[in-house]
Amino acid sequence: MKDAQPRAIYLKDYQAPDYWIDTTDLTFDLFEDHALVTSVLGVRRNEDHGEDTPELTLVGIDLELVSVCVDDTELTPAQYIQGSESLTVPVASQAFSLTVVTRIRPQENTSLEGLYKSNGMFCTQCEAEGFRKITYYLDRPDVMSKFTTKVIADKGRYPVLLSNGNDIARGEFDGGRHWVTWEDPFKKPSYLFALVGGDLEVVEDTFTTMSGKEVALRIFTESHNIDKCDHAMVSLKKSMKWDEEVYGREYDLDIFMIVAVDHFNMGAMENKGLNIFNSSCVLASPDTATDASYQRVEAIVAHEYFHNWSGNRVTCRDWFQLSLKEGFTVFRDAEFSADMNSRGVKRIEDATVMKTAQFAEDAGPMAHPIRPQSFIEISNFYTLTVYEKGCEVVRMIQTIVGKDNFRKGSDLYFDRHDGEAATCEDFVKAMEDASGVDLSQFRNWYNQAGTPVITVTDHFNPSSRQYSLTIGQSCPATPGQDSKLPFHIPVAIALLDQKGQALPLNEVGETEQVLQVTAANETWTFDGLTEKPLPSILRNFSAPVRVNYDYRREDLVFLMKYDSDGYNRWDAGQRLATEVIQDLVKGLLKGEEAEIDSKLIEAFGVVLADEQLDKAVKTEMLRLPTEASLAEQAEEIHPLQICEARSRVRKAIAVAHKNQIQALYQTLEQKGDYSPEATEIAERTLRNTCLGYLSELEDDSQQQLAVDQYRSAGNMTDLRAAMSAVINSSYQSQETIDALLNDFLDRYKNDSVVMDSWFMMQSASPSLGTLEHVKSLLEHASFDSTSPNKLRALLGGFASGNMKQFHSGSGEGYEFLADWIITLDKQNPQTASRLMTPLTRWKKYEPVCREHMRKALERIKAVPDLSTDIYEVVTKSL
Ligand code: B3K
Ligand code: ZN
Repeated sequence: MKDAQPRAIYLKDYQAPDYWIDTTDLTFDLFEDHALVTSVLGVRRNEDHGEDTPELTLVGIDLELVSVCVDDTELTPAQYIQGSESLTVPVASQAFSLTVVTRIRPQENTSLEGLYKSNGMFCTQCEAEGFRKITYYLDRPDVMSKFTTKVIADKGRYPVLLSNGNDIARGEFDGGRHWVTWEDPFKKPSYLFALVGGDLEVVEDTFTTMSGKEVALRIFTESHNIDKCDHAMVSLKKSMKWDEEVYGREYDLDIFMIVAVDHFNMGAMENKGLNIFNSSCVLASPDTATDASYQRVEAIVAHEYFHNWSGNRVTCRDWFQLSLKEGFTVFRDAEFSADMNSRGVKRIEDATVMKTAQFAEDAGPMAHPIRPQSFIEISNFYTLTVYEKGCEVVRMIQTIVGKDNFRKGSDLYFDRHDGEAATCEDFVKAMEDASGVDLSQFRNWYNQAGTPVITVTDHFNPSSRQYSLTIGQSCPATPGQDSKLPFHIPVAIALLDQKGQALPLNEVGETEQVLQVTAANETWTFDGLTEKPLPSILRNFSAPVRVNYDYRREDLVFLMKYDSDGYNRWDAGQRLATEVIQDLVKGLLKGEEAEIDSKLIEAFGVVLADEQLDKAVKTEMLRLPTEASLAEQAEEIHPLQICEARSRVRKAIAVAHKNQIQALYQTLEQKGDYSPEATEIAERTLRNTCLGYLSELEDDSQQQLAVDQYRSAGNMTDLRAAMSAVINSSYQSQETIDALLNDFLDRYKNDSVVMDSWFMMQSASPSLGTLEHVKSLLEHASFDSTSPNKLRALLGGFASGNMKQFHSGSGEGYEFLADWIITLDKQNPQTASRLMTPLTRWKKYEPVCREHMRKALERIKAVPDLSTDIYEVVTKSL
């Protein structure tokens, strides 16, 4: 019997296991309706726990037990206990071998966890707790073992058989079956195990490491995608080089493999030597992938590769430590992307995710510290908090200890814990030991949830020529944490004079200073000023906090023009636009026609005209805050008014600056072949941003522009931008929209990844993506409800990307989503759980939406036998 009610587990209850598993020898016999798994475990008593030999309980889910042997003796059923999710065997010695044979049914595994099939190929996903769906095991990350894996299958259907490590032997059986044995010399936890069997093609290359070792690099895909692997291969080689140069980390096996699969619950997985990727995160060609996809592929290939050290060589002791590997690895991939592309834009993009989505998570019912203290279902904790805020916490450590010390700290961490399962505390301690900097108070970031707020006030005294800045900090209550201790927050600041020049802040003339904010309230004084400066606060988003400072709108316009910090320059524009749109929302709620503040329109004109401004940064500055960002910053969310107000401001900008935008669009005309180089990406993005504004104009020639761009586009970036401009325009005819959608479908109906974008463009379109339209797309021949990518594109695009349609009507959108969550929970709980996010924010909405959302959640909660995934989210939300 399963537990009647899922229970939480707590970090404070952590205990090392009673037994270790030194060796794991697996044999997989793969057939069309089942797989037979033979597992031979070299088990050893954990000597720290004494010399007695308590019984050994292994965990396993959905397994058919065939036989159990201890050493060479087969046990009778009376000698072991098989629970619904466990196997308990008696133990009589300090070390023994345990052989367990189980039968599993990968073909029927729709959860995409454990061993399953995607488009006829066998593949695995074991993190966090999927290995227990393969065989009985101590499926916890502190149990590290040397794995040997023999895979046997029909040679015709599955010519390629892969697992972790190096292939050491292969052979053939009569009857068309063949086998390959893989040996991984590095100890690893079961969550890093992987197996693939399929009819795959391969792209090969090599990389010579810094010590001169040649590593074979192989990317496997289905044959029709084999021409889309070059970018991933280039990205992999860049990542390997970068990790050597920046972190001194060298690759350790003779072979590194990536396999692309269509059915995958997330982006990719860092299994030792055998990364498995969602096709959408590895395949790219100019004709099928946008610039954003090219950059995503580069970043995810890097992220998974970097895990080889931050995650695999040094792994996590328990799942509460997830941010140890994820926060650090996100930091590593963010710095890599910044080095490969535009550093300034990368920072703006990352800060946007934090401020829009992570701050919302931190303010919602699922809020948790980057190291959670408890959970019911670990799959629910692969969150923006653990990943992105975890990255910001690592970045703050680097800011506080300095770059050189940070590198010493990371060397010490890898050196001290190589081959071990470590904790967040081990990481902080290594940083402290290497730098000599006290991080005691900084540790609060690991324990406390919620987004701190810093409130800044200032005062200038002309007679003493002193300027003082007072910074107070607070942090709102979060579930289970009513009051918080002060955080250690590095706040980078500069002071601008009336010409916009940053003033020197010390004797050596530095114009930026990082204030170490540690108290609840503290004042800093700057001497020798002749005028009151304008502070530029939290430069480069130096900490994941909200800033309260009473900027006048003129100040924001001034910062937009003069701040030398790219992030703050952009942020000033976002603040100004947010205030202006908030004014309109208030007006709409009162039924008044509020005026759009001309300061914003003029400021956008200045940005457009600024020829010195880097094109990538300019594009970011021309983007209005997203609806999600406006919702996050609202006291109470009025979704339809937010959409309406933002759309009015967009139109007003287009009308006011039509000529300038048109001219800019023309000068950025695309020439030559596509390349994903940063400068070219910047030009395309700016040009397509202009196209978006021009499509707001009720003017036939402007409307024609997008159609023309669609017809002449030489790459997917321009094609998709044109398509979005057409389907999001209020002035295009239905005939034109249908013609383009059909043309796109004709060209790409056989490309599953591109078809995801076809669904998403429609479901996220405020004009086209009505509930009825989304429902009709569910019936489309290319829709596949077993594919998480398709579900995310259609249901996620609608519920998270289409504020106007999802929240309109009287709750039908919520009911529709709830129906799908209930259905999917039986099939794939992880994907179902991710789709819940928009409903979890119900308390922040205006009363009518709020009530409808609550009802949808209550209906989900009432369903019997919910998965732990949905149970946890729904009970915490209500
Ligand atoms: N470590 C994996 C995530 C696994 C998620 C399991 N539900 C990918 C990554 O972060 O690199
Ligand atoms: Zn990761």
